[in-house]
Amino acid sequence: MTGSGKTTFISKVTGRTDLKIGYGLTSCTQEIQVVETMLDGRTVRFVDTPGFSDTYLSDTEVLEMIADYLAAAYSQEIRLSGIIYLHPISDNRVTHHATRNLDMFRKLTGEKNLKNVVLTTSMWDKDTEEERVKREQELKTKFWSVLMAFGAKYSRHDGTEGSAKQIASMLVKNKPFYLQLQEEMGSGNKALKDTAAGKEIMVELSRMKEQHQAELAGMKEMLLRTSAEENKAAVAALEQHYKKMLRDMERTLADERRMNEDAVKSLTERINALEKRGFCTIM
Ligand SMILES: Nc1nc2c(ncn2[C@@H]2O[C@H](COP(=O)(O)OP(=O)(O)O)[C@@H](O)[C@H]2O)c(=O)[nH]1
Ligand SMILES: [Mg+2]
Repeated sequence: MTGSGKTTFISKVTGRTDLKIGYGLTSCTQEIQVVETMLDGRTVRFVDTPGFSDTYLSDTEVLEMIADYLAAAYSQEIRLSGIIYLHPISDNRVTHHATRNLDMFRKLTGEKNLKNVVLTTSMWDKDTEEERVKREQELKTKFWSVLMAFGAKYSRHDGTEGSAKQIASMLVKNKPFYLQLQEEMGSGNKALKDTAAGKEIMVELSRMKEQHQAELAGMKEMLLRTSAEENKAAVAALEQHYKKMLRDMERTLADERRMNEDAVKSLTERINALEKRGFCTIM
């Protein structure tokens, strides 16, 4: 998730101080960033991605961006050694959004690859110890129980360089693998929208469309009623609200178009899209 401390983690583990780190609820990683370092005598590359539930990017845009990178990596036979999934322990509730993100994550990764995942909690310096330990227990026994049953490991990250390195070291000796999404798109020739992760997005988009439609219809009716009562201030406020709803609807429709257009995107177009967004490798 955005704001969980991904870029900060990579900055700690690589010693790079020039990475863009977000502040507050907004995020800074708008593109995919690969940062190379030496760890345990090996060259290790960290791939930093924008997270789901981003302030500026929709989940569709984030998934598409990740898919562009993964398809390009697949074409060059670049495999992953592991995934570090960060979750801020200071989050006092696991929202509907966070649960959906976990589903997306599982479908993107594939069950058989979950043994190469370290579920990591960050931000232990916030809140009281008692609260955090309670939440940690809840994550392990409830929200992460399926992932852990498939072999995902768990670790606390205390925010230090040593802790970040120790977590990364848990993965460096793994047998490199392709994510489920890469296998589906690469050898399976599936369009993004037909992959397990893509389908999850498509279902969500159609649910959102229905919700927008219902809300717009309700608002229109209210607007007509208020116009008849000649309450100018109320009409202006409602119109404002109606316009915002229309914009939300347009965004959902644009995301749907994006997924449909992605189905006919070539590898060259994916690589161009990555470069246009500022994909960078930092050595
Ligand atoms: N208190 C605290 N803040 C952190 C920690 N790690 C990251 N942050 C802050 O959380 C915000 C989001 O971090 P960032 O690395 O950009 O998250 P990303 O969106 O997952 O890449 C930034 O303001 C960081 O300075 C931590 O361990 N403790
Ligand atoms: Mg970031």
